[in-house]
Amino acid sequence: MTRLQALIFDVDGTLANTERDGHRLAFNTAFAEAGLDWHWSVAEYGDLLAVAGGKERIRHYMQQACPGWQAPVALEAFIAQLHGAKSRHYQSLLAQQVIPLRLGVRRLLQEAREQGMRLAIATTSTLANTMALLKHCLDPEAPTWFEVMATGDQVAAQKPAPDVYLLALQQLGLAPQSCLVFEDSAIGCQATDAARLPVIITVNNYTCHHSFPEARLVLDSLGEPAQPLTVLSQPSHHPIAVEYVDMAFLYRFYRDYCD
Ligand code: XBP
Ligand code: MG
Repeated sequence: MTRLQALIFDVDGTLANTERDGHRLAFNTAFAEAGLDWHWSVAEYGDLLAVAGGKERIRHYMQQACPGWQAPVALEAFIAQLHGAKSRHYQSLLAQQVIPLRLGVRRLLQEAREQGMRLAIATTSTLANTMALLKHCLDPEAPTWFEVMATGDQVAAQKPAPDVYLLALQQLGLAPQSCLVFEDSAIGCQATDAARLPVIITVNNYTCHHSFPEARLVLDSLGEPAQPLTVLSQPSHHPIAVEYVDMAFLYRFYRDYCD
């Protein structure tokens, strides 16, 4: 029997709903500042989230949605500069603490830490943007809570490729079946599956219509004692009763459904 040894967290959409009022606003501000007439609406941004990673998303948009636009000759440098400006605006939004953590995240992380559970991050976002989110939304010391921080700027291929999860596993020195991942999106879920990691999904407004055939459990949030979660999809053979995700639940769930 394998023992649960680490929890791995996706960041955007899982720890906090950063996309609509964080990353999207920062992209739009950077576009305006660069004199571009691009503006990503809430709905259009939802479609663009199918492309993981800020630089990759900008490149995809240029190629797909701007047919008449004359791309600069030094395209990669242009994208890097635009993304650098976007990251500056994103980090300044985070510093204003306008983006709260999702329900139950702080409680579960605190309990996991108290119990000595190993913690890791696996995100498409950059290390700098991830550090800013952890510091401003969770705790100034939060970057030290995570023994491993695998980020998009450290790997060749973004989710749904498994690279960032494989990097997290390599740095943890663990086999996938000793870990449990928290994700929010279909591409994130596919990445965990490709890395053979068991995953629990907590959906949000951008991902509630995604399908998660590879997930062990799909929830609307981690819940809190006074704000119970809703189970959206679960193992078919045995209905799960849970009001909020805590460590006792995770050990039980892991033993019954992941090991
Ligand atoms: C979500 C993403 C990120 C952000 C942009 O990542 O796709 O690309 O939208 O971040 P995840 P950067 O759910 O894997 O955390 O601009 O920092 O790349
Ligand atoms: Mg995510």
